[in-house]
Amino acid sequence: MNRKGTRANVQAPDTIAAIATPFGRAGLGVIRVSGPMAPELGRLLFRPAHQNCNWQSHHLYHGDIVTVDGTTILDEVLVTLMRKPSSFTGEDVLEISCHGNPLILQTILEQLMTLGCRPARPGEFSERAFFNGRMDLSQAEALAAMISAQSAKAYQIGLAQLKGSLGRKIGELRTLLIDALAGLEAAIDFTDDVSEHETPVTPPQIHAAIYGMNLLLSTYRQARLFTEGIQAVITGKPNVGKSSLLNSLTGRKKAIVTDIPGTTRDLITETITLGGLCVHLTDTAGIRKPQDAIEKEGIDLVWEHLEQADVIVILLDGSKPLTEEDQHILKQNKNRDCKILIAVNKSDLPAAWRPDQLPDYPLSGVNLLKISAKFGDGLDTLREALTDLTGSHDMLSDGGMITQLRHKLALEKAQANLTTAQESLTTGHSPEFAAFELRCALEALDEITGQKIHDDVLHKIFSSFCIGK
Ligand SMILES: Nc1nc2c(ncn2[C@@H]2O[C@H](COP(=O)(O)OP(=O)(O)O)[C@@H](O)[C@H]2O)c(=O)[nH]1
Ligand SMILES: [Mg+2]
Repeated sequence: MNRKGTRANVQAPDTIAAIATPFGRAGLGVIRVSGPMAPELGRLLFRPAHQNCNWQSHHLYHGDIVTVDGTTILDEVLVTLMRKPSSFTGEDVLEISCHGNPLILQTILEQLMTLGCRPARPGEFSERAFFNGRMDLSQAEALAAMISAQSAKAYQIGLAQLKGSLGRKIGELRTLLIDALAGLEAAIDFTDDVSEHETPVTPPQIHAAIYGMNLLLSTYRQARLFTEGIQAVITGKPNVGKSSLLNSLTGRKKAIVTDIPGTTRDLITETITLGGLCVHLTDTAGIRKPQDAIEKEGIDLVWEHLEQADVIVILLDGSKPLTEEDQHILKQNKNRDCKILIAVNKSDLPAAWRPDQLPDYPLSGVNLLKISAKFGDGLDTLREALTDLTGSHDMLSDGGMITQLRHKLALEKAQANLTTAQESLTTGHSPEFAAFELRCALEALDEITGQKIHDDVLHKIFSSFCIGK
């Protein structure tokens, strides 16, 4: 069942209003009103500056907003009426562009409430857009992601999804499944004619859909790096220069630098932007045999944090001979499922060892860099290496990436259904079993676009949006 229009049919919607711009003083502030009363509210509260205000849809009119009794001017504004269905929500929408003072905005909002509007819940404008078929659920989610994007790349992905890129991909997968289902249903109708030992042919669309889902799923890890940023953890024994490196990369004196070993005990995280990506950089306690309980806690935290890293920077001191502690750190991080960078620090001092003295070096996929955290040498190369783990950026061009865990889980569910369907056909079960699995896979895909989804899930998604969106 398509969700389009289902809510509107239940009862006439209220007219909602909210301030759509952030709280605080600014040049402008926008109030958004949506619902059947929007045109009337405009006529009641707006006093046009010119005679020719005939409330044409999508036209901007200049004038004043006045109080309900018409006695007091509240602000000089621009208003636009966007008539249904060609508006963001698919309803009549009134936008009032006023001066950006919370007091003005609040007073105008109060006039709207007096006339029968109610305050919009978080995400309610987007929810209405979804129910009125103005956008699918993946687009509504993309919009929220775009608004909260913290890097240029995250914004780009959100924009591509808003333009329907993910919805189109899901649509292509749906078509494959519907075609496969048609093939299977024809086979079910003719089951009586088929000899018992004849195995029904697996429709080729099932393979194609599994392949397509695999591609889409493989983008998740990468897309997450774009949207949530890269977790980079600096580790190494005490005094190799971890805190100095954090300070140099962030350009701030965030972590204490001393020549006393064991100074850093807590995790210190700073976020920087590199190449349009957010990098969450964490300085950690130096790893050695702990001298007290606090240091032990700090070191335990490091190991936990390393488990979640996307990149680990193992820092070694190039000016002093390698120690057992260095060997231990290198060994413990050797087989991690993340990118490892080995940075040999203090390149400004005479070298005490050569890279070929490192055990197991060169290791495949491990970069070795020479840096001076104190004087900045080699840091540009390190910056590049930190972000050089997002692979090909091609997928961004058509936006065929998944960024939400909800989408990933739904795709995995659909893929599992298809694999079961495939197995059941190759082991000679009735095509009815496979057809059932295909229908389940279709349902899982429809959860992504919101064509079929529980109301409580929908509510949860929209309530995480901001007010006025
Ligand atoms: N010569 C030189 N000294 C450095 C460099 N990086 C850090 N240090 C010094 O090494 C000592 C320990 O630095 P710190 O950043 O506190 O190391 P941490 O214990 O690994 O956090 C301090 O005296 C720093 O000034 C570097 O690139 N060159
Ligand atoms: Mg430190």
